[in-house]
Order: sequence, then structure tokens, then C-alpha cells
Amino acid sequence: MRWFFRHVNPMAKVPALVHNGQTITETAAICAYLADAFPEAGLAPAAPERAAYYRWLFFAAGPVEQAVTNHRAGFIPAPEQEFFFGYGSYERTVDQLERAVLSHPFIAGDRFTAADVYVGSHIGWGLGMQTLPPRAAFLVYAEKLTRRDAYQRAVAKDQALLDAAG
Ligand SMILES: N[C@@H](CCC(=O)N[C@@H](CS)C(=O)NCC(=O)O)C(=O)O
Repeated sequence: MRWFFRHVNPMAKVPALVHNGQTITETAAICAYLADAFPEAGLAPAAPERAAYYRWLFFAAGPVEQAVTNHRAGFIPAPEQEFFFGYGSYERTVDQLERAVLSHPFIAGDRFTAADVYVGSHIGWGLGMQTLPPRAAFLVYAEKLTRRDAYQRAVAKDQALLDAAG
């Protein structure tokens, strides 16, 4: 099984998806890909209105992931190194993430999109693992996402799979 998975993703990182004969890795890319592959779900804004959608998807995939993991590992760039780190500093990144969640009801505008799936996961995991500070904006945003029916259904499906696996 592991041998097979490494053929899908030689990085041996999850998630990885094979769909219609194409392999896709990187969670943000998977979210955006699925939103486009299943347009009937309405999870991507219309193409000309994707500025915030792409902005925060890429911001979370790059600066947030690196800032949070480096911070968790205790790796703090010195002030004179910040200019060549894509996230600058953990503090700058967290402040920007807070501004992002405060700017609209959802991360890319007035309605839920695939960007909320991804940014919401970062925030949910970050709060749970205490790798993000429990700022009110993050708590309110996470609560808004986790009370959605679709979120509840997804959690129930995951739990059923875990139960079946024993
Ligand atoms: N940049 C990747 C990160 C994926 C990642 O780090 N996955 C972790 C689990 S959250 C993993 O597969 N860890 C197993 C390992 O590295 O051996 C993404 O966005 O998908």
C-alpha cells in the first residue's frame, strides 16, 4: 500500500488525488481543482471574481503553512532574515490571516467557497493544535464553518470510515 502511494506522490505526503487519470497533490490545489471539476457544487467564484479566492488560497498554502510549521518547530527567522522568507514573520502572517477572515463573511466574499475549505482547515487545525492564537476572529470564523450542514456530513463520513477501519 505504501509502495503504491509513493507512486502517486513520491513525497509520501497526504492528501493526494488521482482523478480522470491525473494526479494532483497540495491541499490548496486539490480544493481548487475539485471546485472546478464539480462546478455544480458552486464552490468556486466566477473566473473574473477570483482575486480574493486565489489570494487567500495561495496565502494559506505558502506563507501560513510555512510560518506555522516553522514557528511550531521553534525556527524563528531573525529580523534581518525576514525579507527573504515568503511569510516575513509568524506575527505578520497571523495578523494578515486575521485581516483576511475579518474582511468578508467568508474568505473570498459573501459566500462559502473551496478557499474556505482550505483556509478553514488551517485555522481549525491551528486552533486545535495551538499553533495559531485563539483570536476572536479565528474562533468566530471556525465556528461559522463547522456549524455548516456540509461540514457535519463530512465529519460523519470520516467517522464512519474510521469506525469501519476498526
Ligand atoms: N503542503 C502539503 C502538506 C501535506 C502534509 O504535510 N501532510 C502531512 C499530514 S498533515 C503528511 O502527509 N505527513 C506525513 C509525512 O510527511 O510522512 C499540502 O498542502 O498538502
